[in-house]
Amino acid sequence: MEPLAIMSDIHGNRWALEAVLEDIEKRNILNIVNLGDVLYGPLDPAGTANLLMPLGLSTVSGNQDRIIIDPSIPNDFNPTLQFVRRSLEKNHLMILETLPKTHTIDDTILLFHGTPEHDETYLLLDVHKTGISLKSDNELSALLQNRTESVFLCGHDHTPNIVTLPDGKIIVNPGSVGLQAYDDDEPFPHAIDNGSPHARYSILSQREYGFYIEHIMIPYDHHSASATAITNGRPDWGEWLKTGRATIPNG
Ligand SMILES: [Mn+2]
Repeated sequence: MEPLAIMSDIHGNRWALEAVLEDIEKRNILNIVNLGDVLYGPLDPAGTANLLMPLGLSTVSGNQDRIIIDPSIPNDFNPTLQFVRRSLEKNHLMILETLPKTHTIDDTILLFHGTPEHDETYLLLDVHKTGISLKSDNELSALLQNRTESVFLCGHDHTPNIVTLPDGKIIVNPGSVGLQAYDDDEPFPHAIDNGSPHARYSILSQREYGFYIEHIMIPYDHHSASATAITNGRPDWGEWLKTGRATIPNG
């Protein structure tokens, strides 16, 4: 197997994406996958789409790619959605419409955004009232029980992680290219708080005794991304992008 670069949750952060693609190119890695939540955010959705389109990467749809093209969700749902829709051209929207929920490579590797069935559920992390924990092997095996693949690539929670199940299945979350911290109210108020603003992605390659996986952190011009978020009406994103820190919202 050729080395595979795994990107997820770019969230319209063209600055971070440029840095990650440059790093992948320096390593001469030709195979890249993208696990969704590609364009949504108060940043540069069109610039992000324009960078990605010529690459033709295997990409799966994320929950926030889906809402951009869901006509049942009105613009006044939130100002960032309105900004993203206004920023995108017809050809960008057409690409979102063609994204599958899952994608399989060589019958071995399964790509999806949240879980194979739900793009709004974290696969690895369990959010409860009192905090966040890693799901148990039993819970994870149950979520993947109908799948015959052996490597599972997921995103959505923006948290770099690797879990190996007792049957040898491997789950990799590369973290997020474009947003290292955020808060959310569902299913309970929680914060994802990676503690550094730098871009993340992963590389998967095969070694004699199994898979070799690297989590990579790349400095980029996060101050420009942060300033753009503030200009586009999202001081919360501005702080997350500047610091890689978020706090639990007041429930
Ligand atoms: Mn997501």
